[in-house]
Amino acid sequence: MKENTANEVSRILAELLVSHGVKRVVTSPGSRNAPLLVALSNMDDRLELLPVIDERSAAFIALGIASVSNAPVAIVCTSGTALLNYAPAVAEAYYRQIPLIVISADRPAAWIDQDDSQTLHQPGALANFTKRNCNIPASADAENLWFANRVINDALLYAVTGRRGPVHINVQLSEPLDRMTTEPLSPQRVITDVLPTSGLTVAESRALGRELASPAKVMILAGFLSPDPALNRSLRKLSELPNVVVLCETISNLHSSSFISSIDSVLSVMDERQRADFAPDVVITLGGAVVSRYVKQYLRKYMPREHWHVGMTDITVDCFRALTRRVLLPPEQFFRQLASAMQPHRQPSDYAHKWAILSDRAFSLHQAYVAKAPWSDMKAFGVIIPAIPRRWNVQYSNGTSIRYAQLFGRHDYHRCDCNRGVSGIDGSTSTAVGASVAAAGTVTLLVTGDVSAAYDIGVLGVHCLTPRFKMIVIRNGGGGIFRFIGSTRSMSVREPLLCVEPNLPLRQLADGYGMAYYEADSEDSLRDAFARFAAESSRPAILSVSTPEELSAEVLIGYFRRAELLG
Ligand SMILES: Cc1ncc(C[n+]2csc(CCOP(=O)(O)OP(=O)(O)O)c2C)c(N)n1
Ligand SMILES: [Mg+2]
Repeated sequence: MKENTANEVSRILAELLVSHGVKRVVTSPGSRNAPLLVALSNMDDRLELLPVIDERSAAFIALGIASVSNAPVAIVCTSGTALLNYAPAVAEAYYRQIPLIVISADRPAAWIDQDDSQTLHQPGALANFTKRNCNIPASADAENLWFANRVINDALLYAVTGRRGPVHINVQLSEPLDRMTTEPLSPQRVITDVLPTSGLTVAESRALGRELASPAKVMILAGFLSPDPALNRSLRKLSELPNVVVLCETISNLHSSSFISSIDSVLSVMDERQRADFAPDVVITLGGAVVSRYVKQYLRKYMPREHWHVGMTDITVDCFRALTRRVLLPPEQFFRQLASAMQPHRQPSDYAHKWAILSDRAFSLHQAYVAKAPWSDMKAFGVIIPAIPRRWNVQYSNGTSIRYAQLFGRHDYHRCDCNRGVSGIDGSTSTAVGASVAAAGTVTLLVTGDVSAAYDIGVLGVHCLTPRFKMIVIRNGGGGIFRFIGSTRSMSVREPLLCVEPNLPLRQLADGYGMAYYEADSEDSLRDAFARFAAESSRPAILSVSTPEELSAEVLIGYFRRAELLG
């Protein structure tokens, strides 16, 4: 019999993780969590362990893996500030509905605040953005082991049911930490859920369908979602109705030529008369927060009569101050039922057609504007986005990267993601590294800004970085977003305190981390460098793209006035 830790709670936890479908654990080193690490490593090939030193990075890597693999991922750290470093990724996971299983080792309760090193109040430390919190005392008596089994089962079930999300299991461990045993663990009880799957009755879906029938002007608006071919089919069917328009974003992962996929680009060429005319009577939202500020402002001004939100949520999100209905069903199920219940042509409507014409005009103006633009961020995106191979996964960082992606509308890549749960710039690279671990069959490309890249640069030192990871860094002299958004554009602190160009020696870093390095500072050099960067297959790669700071902001600001500028 192989030796394992004598700490039974650690072993119960390792067994139950596997029983509940966890396949990967991102671990960080420490002594207090050593019994947990021993128990996890004893699960052999049933658990893949990925050691990452920096807990902030470790948690974002786990987030990236969980989102792309659509499975719960555990993270395990030692006591003290280690746990607090998980906070940014756990908050992101909470708003993205991603099941992260947070496991922290702790000292026994008696030793907290007793000047014993590396302790703080850990139970519930992440309670504002976890679905469940449990604290398991350091005791091996039978009642405590029953308690441990129950609360671990409970947390693992909670993470993946209803509104999915992170849970926190705090494990108190007393010394000695290195006691080993060959005694087998008693078989662990696994609690499972029986979940009802029924959706709407035929009568209910018909009644909802009638409310949406022409002449009602219906807008379906998708925020961030994981790719879902069945949902895509149902929405495509609905988009064939003459009174229904489907608006989606880069990270909605929805594809159809009948969807409006670059919302900001289209809304920015509408005149005032069109704004009123195109305003929907009913808006149906699905997925997470929308990136587009323009659509939020538009719907807040031209408030729809009805707003329905579809999804498994226990939070009432009233983003346009118009919410009238919550549909507590998975979007795929609701839209499938709705698509089959809706009567196609009760009354004529030209609503969808008008959107299609406007969208064509927006696209022509977009093409003309980008073609004429001087070398700038806009031009760089104009080269990069069409060149990305369709089979790649793409991750965008916050700042302007995700906003440029939204303008270009082409998002038929395998999948596209961005940390839009809480829109932090603190873990974009780590998340993309995690995403590349989970997407074993394809390249994961991160398109990021210089500030976001500098923030999370340490992750390039992790062991799990593979040649399938590539990153493009747009070097536009710091936080270009602050030169663009109206509220900060003309502030005196803009350059010294907001934009803050980072010291980011990318060439040397790439060299030090064993990555291939390419650079570009013009349209032609970018085309050439991108081709070489894309072809590199033996090492992870960085492509550094230098753009002018002020001019890039001017070009972006001008884009939203292109109807006026180009006529
Ligand atoms: C953790 C965190 N800190 C601060 C911010 C505020 N913030 C948003 S974008 C940004 C600058 C991004 O700059 P960069 O990555 O270079 O992108 P660019 O705007 O140039 O495209 C900052 C500091 C944030 N979103 N998250
Ligand atoms: Mg920047």
